[in-house]
Amino acid sequence: PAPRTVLLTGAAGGLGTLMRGLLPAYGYELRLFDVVPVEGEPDAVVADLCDKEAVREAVRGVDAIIHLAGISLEAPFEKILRSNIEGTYNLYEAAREEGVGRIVFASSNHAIGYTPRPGEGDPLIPIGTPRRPDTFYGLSKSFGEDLAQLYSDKHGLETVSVRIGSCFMEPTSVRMLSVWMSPGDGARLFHAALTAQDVRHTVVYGSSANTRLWWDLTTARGLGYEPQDDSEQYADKLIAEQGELDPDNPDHARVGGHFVTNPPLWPH
Ligand code: NAI
Ligand code: 15L
Repeated sequence: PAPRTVLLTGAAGGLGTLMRGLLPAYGYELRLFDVVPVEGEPDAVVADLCDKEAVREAVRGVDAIIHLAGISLEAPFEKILRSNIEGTYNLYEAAREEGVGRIVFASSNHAIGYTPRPGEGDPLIPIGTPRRPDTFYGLSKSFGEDLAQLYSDKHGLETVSVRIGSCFMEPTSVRMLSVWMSPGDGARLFHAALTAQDVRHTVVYGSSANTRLWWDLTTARGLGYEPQDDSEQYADKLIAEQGELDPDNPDHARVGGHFVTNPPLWPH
C-alpha cells in the first residue's frame, strides 16, 4: 500500500519548507523533524540526528521517510561527519529497527561534482557514471548512497537516492538552467519515489525537464516521475546578466560548478 505517514527530516530548511507546503496535497501526513524549531509547526520534533533515542522515537510508526536533514554545503570534515555521515547512519539504523520500509534520500549532484559537464551535443551523464565527489559534502552524499545500497542488500530496506540538482523557487545562475528542479517537480519526484513499485536501491537525478539538461532522467521517469517544468523561460534574462558558461572557467567546467573550486578548504 502507498505510504501515508511520512517523516520529513530537515523540515526547517529551504527544501523542507517547500516540501511541507506541497506534499500534503498528495495525501501524506507529515511528521516534521529538525535540529532547529520549524516555524509555525509546534508539533515538529526538534532533535539532532546524532541523538539516537530521539531519532528512533521519531521514525516509530511512520510508513516512509524523506531524509533531507544535514549540512547542505561544504563544511569542515568533522561537521559533515557528524550530521551527514553519523546522522544518516543513525536514521537508517532506526528505520531498520522500527521496520520502516522506504527512505527517500536527498543525495546531491555534488556526489558526481568532478564529472565534466556535457557540452552541446555531448551525451547526457548516465546514472551509472563513477562517483566523483567535489567536496567533503559530496563525499557524504556518496556515503549515503552506499549506506542505502548496504541496507537494501542486507535488510531489504528500500531507498530512492535522489541526486538533486538545485531545487529553489527559480534558477538564479546560468549553471542552474541545466540542473534546476522546480519545487513542483520536486514534489512530483518525491511522490513518485515514495509510491513506485520495485524499488530496492534506485538512484535518480532530480531536476526538471530542462532544455539544457546535463544528465539522464530515465531512472527518475522509471519511477513514474513526469516533470512538468523547464528552466528555459529564465534563460534569456540569466544569460544577459551573466553570459554563457565559459569552458575555460574552472567554475563552469564540471557538474559541481563552484563547489569544485570554492570554498577551498585547502589550496588548489
Ligand atoms: P538546508 O540547509 O536549508 O536544510 C537542511 C536542514 O537540516 C536545516 O533545517 C538544518 O537545521 C537541518 N539539519 C542539519 N543538521 C542536522 C542534524 N544534525 N540533525 C537534524 N537536523 C539537521 O538545505 P536544503 O537546501 O533544504 O537541502 C535539504 C537536503 O537536500 C540536504 O540534505 C541537501 O544536502 C540536499 N540537497 C539540496 C539541494 C537543493 O537544491 N536545495 C540540492 C542537492 C541536495
Ligand atoms: C546542493 O547540494 C546544495 O545543497 C544546494 O544548496 C545547491 O548548492 C545545489 O547543490 C547546487 O548544486 O546548486
